[in-house]
Amino acid sequence: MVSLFIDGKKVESESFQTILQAAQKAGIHIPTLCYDPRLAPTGACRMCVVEVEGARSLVASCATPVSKDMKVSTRSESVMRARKLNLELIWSHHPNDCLTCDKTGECQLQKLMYEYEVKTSRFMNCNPSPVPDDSNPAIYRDMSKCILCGKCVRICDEVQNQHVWEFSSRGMGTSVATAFEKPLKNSGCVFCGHCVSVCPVGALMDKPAVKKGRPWETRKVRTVCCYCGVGCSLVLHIKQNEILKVTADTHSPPNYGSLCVKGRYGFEFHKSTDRLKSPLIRDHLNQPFREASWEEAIHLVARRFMEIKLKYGPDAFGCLSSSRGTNEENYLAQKFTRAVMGTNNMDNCARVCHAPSVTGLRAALGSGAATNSLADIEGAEALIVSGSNTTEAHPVAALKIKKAVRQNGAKLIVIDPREIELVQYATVWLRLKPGTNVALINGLLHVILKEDLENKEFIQQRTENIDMLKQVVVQYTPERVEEITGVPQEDIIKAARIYAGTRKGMIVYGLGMTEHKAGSHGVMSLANLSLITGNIGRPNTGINPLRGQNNVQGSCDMGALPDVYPCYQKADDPIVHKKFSEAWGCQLPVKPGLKEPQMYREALAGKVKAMYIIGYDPAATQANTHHVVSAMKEFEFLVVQELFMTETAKLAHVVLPASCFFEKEGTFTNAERRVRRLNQAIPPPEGIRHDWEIMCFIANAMGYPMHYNHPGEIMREIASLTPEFAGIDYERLEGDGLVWPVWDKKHPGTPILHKDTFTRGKGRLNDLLYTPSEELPDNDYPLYLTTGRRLYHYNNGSMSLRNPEIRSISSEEFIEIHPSDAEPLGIKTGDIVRVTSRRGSLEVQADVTTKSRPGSVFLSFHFPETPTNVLTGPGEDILALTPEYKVCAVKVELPS
Ligand SMILES: Nc1nc2c(c(=O)[nH]1)N[C@H]1C(S)=C(S)[C@@H](COP(=O)(O)OP(=O)(O)OC[C@H]3O[C@@H](n4cnc5c(=O)[nH]c(N)nc54)[C@H](O)[C@@H]3O)O[C@H]1N2
Ligand SMILES: Nc1nc2c(c(=O)[nH]1)N[C@H]1C(S)=C(S)[C@@H](COP(=O)(O)OP(=O)(O)OC[C@H]3O[C@@H](n4cnc5c(=O)[nH]c(N)nc54)[C@H](O)[C@@H]3O)O[C@H]1N2
Ligand code: FES
Ligand SMILES: [Mo]
Repeated sequence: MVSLFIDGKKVESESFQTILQAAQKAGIHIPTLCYDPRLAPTGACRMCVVEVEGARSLVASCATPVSKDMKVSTRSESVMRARKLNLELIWSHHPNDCLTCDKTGECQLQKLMYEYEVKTSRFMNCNPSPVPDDSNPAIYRDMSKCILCGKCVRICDEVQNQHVWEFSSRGMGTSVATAFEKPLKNSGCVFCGHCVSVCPVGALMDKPAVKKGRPWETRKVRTVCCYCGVGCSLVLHIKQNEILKVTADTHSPPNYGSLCVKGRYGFEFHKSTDRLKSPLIRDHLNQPFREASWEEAIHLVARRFMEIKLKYGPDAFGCLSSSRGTNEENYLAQKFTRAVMGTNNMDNCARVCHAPSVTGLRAALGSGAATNSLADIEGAEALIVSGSNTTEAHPVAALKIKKAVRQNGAKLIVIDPREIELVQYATVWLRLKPGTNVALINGLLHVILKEDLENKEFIQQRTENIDMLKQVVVQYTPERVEEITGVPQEDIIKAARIYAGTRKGMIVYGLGMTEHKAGSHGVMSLANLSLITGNIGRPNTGINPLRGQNNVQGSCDMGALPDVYPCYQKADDPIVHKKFSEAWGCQLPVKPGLKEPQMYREALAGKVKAMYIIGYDPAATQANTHHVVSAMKEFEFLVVQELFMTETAKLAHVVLPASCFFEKEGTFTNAERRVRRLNQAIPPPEGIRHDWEIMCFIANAMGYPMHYNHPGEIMREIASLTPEFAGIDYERLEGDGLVWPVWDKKHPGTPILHKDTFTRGKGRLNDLLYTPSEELPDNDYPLYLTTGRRLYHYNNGSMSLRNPEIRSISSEEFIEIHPSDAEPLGIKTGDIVRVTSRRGSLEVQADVTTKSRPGSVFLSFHFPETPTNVLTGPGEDILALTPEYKVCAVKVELPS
């Protein structure tokens, strides 16, 4: 620490800080235009100049380090004169159209002109007045207003790492442009909007908001993003119940001001004209729907559910609740299923996603959740990213990985068959054959043990079963693993040494681990890696599934699973059973419930007769569509609660229209277990009800009282029955929320799990053999098909495809195929090809690219026109029954 004097006040500061930072800490305001705490200072705008005693000239405080006993004046006469002159110079380049500029009221330049009473410029107006560019759907550019502060260039380089903007030309003609003035869409831009968010003037703006309203006309509502499991905090700007734009607070975790294209520009779906508007009912699938009142629809649902329960027994019913809905809604869904319908046939879309994480991590550690916070990524020294296309699926988490590598020097090991963007940042890329994770990780374990790199003390004190593990992994020599996985031996050895060679080794993983026959085993193998190196239970370590949907963590935590009550309290534990029976005032089922795929099998066997599906579209997103749809057609009664008429809703007898996340209150839990409050921003459209209200209506109509005035009351009930949530209530969740477990009202939350002991006591090292995928390529179907995500669209596309901005950037699907596979088939980029598996066939455009591993092709599943899941199946995780979306066999050909 050093002390210095700013405007006569003694200030303490870290020695590496700048004068500006020291002043800010002491509450002394210095104006800035080009400074941003996330970026390296450039000293370009010179608004922050200050006088330092003994210095020859004024200095830019944002770029000048403090020194001991320094004496600084921030508002001396010469400082004020210099700032005024500076403003006049900037103004000479700027159009004086403040009255009609959209940035009025938010413009930093305008604020400073006002503060410094600069009304005009003595200098010639030399603004070249380029024409505004509104050629792209998201970002409006008016370079006549640019003051060349360079923040857009720097944030794109330093935070987003996309390098889209650069300074072009020299002298008076200098401007910020894309390389060769390419349109943004072709410039590598990912439409994250970082550049817009830092522009201090009206040069870059969110296009949807332009000419729609001024800042003082808008309300600002904080909420949580509804797309991926990062759970970014959002600020919605609303004028007369219309959302104009979305920004993010730079102080709020986990995103600290960053957003991705969906968070920033994917908000218009809610006002889509084809939003469901009233309940729809029909007796038979071959009839058209007719609109019904809520009374009629609820009455019908209650009557039919009751009839089916009485006629066939409680287990003829199943419920799938929504990982897009709130914790409170998921809690009610499982309460309804257990207390009202009397069955444990309860599941959620984690079944097709990270159910193997819950199973695998519970078996290894005792708790099925991420062990560390997303913020920990930045400080890791070695990162394993396996089966996670992070830059596309969790873009804001990917920024932390990029920062760890580029700014903090971390070593990155990417395990993925595709050449995903993160490969550019990797020290080692293990390009394995799809479906061979367990063999590869056994290979890493083999090297670590053989080279004596394991953490013996940790193994001895905190784990069990090391001897069995050793017996298994001794067989997985690098030579043999190379044969199975296709990964060169030397890379396996290199990766093992990197990860075992640090005390700050962190594992981040995705569906490339879980959506396999050996999905749960893959997760357990990763846990083996962190356990034998002791890289767990501390900051910057651990094993972290990047959970998928905004609240898939929460729907599992709330007990929307067939074998557990909230926070994984075992449904077959007599004490748990008694607690919930007493609290809910009813007899509860004892028998474990069916998992989602079992529900379809039982439907085909004539045993499951009715389902209640909330915010989930298995007819589009479950594997092997034909199988799932034929099961659904067997239901005597199917109720779907949705925003839109999805493929699943089309198979329903009753469709109930629900509000979306902008329109309701509740909480979401993100991938780092952070429970956050949504805040209702706009009212639901007329005739639409909240999911939680609808469930209460049905329960009440069936004679089981469910009365809550507000989701906060549901949370109170959850907290009273769930030890990990005991300290959570809505008041405490204000702001940045809490990370569970929160054991009591004073407990601060638990960002790091398993510090001194594992939830299950000792960490279990699971000895696992590699098992090949269910369906491997052969002569008839010679290629691996692996499926996953693209940046611009989201799962079934029901929301992302209804945003005109996003749709105009990405409007159709294409299949990625390696040149060595495409050439012999005569396939070129842009050709329409036919893709066929043993279960179905579709046509799609080809993209011939080395991004695909030779022998493997890749498709997303976002576009209804390309129904990828007619191809997928039939494998599933041995333990969790999650479909093997990442491996099946197909052939690709030019249609004759
Ligand atoms: N833009 C966008 N973001 C999303 C979503 C979306 O639809 N769109 N969905 C959300 C949801 S629900 C989820 S679950 C997450 C999913 O996010 P991710 O887990 O990142 O999703 P995927 O793209 O399905 O698969 C990730 C990677 O696994 C790789 N992979 C395939 N086979 C193997 C294998 O055998 N081994 C290894 N190691 N890797 C393999 C694929 O090549 C792919 O790059 O994303 C969430 N975020
Ligand atoms: N081929 C292939 N298929 C896959 C995958 C893959 O990698 N490859 N990944 C799988 C994975 S990981 C997942 S998670 C699934 C996701 O598949 P789904 O869960 O089916 O898809 P989502 O788009 O997340 O959302 C489901 C529905 O929720 C609705 N919804 C959104 N908010 C609300 C709300 O507040 N209330 C109500 N009632 N409804 C709401 C949306 O309109 C949408 O139709 O797809 C799986 N399918
Ligand atoms: S803020 Fe320091 S020079 Fe711009
Ligand atoms: Mo997912």
